[in-house]
Amino acid sequence: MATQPEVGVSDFVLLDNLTTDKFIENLHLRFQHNKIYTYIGEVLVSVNPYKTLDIYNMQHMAQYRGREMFEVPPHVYAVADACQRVLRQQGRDTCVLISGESGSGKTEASKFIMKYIAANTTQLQREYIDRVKNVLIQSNSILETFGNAKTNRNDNSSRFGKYMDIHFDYKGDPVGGHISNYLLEKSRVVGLQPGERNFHAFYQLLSTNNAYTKKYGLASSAVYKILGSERATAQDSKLYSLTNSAFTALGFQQSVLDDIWSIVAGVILLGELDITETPEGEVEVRGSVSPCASALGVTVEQLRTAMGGRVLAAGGELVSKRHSLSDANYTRLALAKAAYDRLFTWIVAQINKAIEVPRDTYKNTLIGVLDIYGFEIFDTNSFEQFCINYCNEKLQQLFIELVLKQEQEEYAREGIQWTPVQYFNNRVICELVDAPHAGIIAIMDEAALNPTKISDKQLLEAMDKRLNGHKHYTSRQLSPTDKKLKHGVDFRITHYAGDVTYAITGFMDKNKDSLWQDLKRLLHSSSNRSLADMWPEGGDNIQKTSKRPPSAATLFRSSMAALVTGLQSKEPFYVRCIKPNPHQAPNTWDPTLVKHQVAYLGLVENVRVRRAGFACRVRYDRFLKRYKMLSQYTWPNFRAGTDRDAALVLARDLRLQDIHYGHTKLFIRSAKTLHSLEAARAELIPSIVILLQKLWRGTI
Ligand code: AD9
Ligand code: MG
Repeated sequence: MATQPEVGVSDFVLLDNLTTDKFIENLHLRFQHNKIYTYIGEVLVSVNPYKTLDIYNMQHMAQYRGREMFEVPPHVYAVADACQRVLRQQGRDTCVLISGESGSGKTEASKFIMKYIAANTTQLQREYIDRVKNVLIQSNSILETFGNAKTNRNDNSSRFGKYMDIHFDYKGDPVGGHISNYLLEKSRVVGLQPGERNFHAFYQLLSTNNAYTKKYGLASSAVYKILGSERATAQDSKLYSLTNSAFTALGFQQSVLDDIWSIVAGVILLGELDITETPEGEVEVRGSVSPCASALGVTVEQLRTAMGGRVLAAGGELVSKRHSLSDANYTRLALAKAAYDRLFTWIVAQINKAIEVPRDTYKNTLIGVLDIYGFEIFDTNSFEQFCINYCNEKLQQLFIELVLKQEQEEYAREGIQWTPVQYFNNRVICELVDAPHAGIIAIMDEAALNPTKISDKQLLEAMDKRLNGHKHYTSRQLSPTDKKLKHGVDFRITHYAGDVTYAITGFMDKNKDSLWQDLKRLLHSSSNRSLADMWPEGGDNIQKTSKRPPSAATLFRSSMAALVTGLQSKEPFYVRCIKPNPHQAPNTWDPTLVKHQVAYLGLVENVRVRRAGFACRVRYDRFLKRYKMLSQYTWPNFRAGTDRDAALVLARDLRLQDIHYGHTKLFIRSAKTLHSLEAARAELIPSIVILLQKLWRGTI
């Protein structure tokens, strides 16, 4: 591979006089030259270019195959290759943790990694492997259709968290996978911010004249309430075909596709139901009742009844209670949200059935790729942001623990002395949220269990009382003079990534996340087989006193805990994504925005940790391969001992300072030393190339 001119430094550990400004200067310089990737040791920092770069084709992939990270320019392919090498050579599970805020390029990075892994297979069983690869990649487009939406920050924003395991056989070829999905932002189904879109699936369905639009009387030109002012585009129509072929590739039957698109239509039509009150005070359901009922596979009567009231089991008796107008509208929207949310989770479960392989058919190795929502600070932050930001706290904590742990383990393994570096541990913030009996989730759950209905304001009072004095928590009531806390409903968490003000409004309801049994029964009774299958609990006896299901926040906390436990057992690689500007524009650099991200991702601290240890650690054979040309004793070959001996001779000859010799690796403390080695090598290469050319031509 041709040696490319270095722009700035390709690894931040090589920076002289490390400061945040120097860090950003280097990042910016590289960005200006389309070098969007830079390392901090093995951590990849990636800046979203917002333009197509010619660095992802098959030839580029080939350049990274089997190469050490420092031997080739930084790239997300190098991370993917390193993962696959650890897996193949050491038989260890690995994972790639991709983090960064909305629009920073996480999902794109995860797709590049998957494509690289899929392309990097052996020639055996080609057909079978190709099918698996195809299936893994196709599953992504389905997830994006149903779980992504245009937001003000990203035209294709993932509104759910995704963790995908890719399983490998004994040859290191991918044979299957498993996807875990986390907390879909279902409030989007019925409530959009100005300028934003609902999930892509809705627009895709409406983008063409198809069997479903015809059957349910939908039109691409019409305006639908839940879809805001946005219309389906030509791109939606293209993606609609792609989504359907992805479904087919994954083995979804046509009847199941009919079920899925009918539910999507049903959700749009729930938004169109017009609920009014008669002079007698009874609710009346009008508008698109018939097509809506038909799309959901229920009768008009069933739909009307479910909107009009509910049946309660009280003291062994069944009592019907009529809805008020606001209850009926609440029910309508709750049904739309729940139906879509379940649909999404169900689709993921079906995809898993298609891509899963029985445990005994693959060697026990896998690569996990985590692409989860980034830290979010909106103008108004609600329960969803609270969960998303908690998730980011957990992942940051994992980063801190694993980075330190990994470093220390490596030094211990290699017999090298090391003093740990101290830096801010965000555990205290995680505990503010999730501590049993004392954290915000516990306080919310207690309120939800209270026999009398607790309002959001009362919940906030309870939180204020219990969390008063916590360094990372305050509220309007506790800090009345704080200008950022404008409203009585505001509380603030000082996250590791910055202050976020949340409005408590809706927390109680979103956390309880309960759906009236009548609605579950309605959906379970649907003639749409898949929809009925999604709601098994709708078949329960109404008088059966079922245990209250865990709250949304508790479920989320448990899924995060399980995720973290799973990740801890794997060798982690990190991609830290940075968004260069808020306009999704190429060649545009917003220094304040970048600085904020560099600060909260702890990137400068990351370099410090890396440097406080060793700037570089490299296997002896690799070290020699790269630098043996620098000494007459090792060039072209050293025959007087082991690779370790050769490295020693080379280092002495070059008078390298502060080198430590581990059992299998050489450790270079100072970035300067590495820098000088690289500079000497770069200087020598042209003359070596000329020498080799002369040799080839036979002129010497
Ligand atoms: V969110 O938290 O899901 O809202 P992500 O996932 O971090 O966000 P995403 O990967 O979706 O961001 O990237 C946003 C857009 O930036 C993409 O749709 C691309 O248009 C663009 N992008 C991101 N990475 C690259 C890249 N390496 N090359 C070119 C890119 N464009
Ligand atoms: Mg994304």
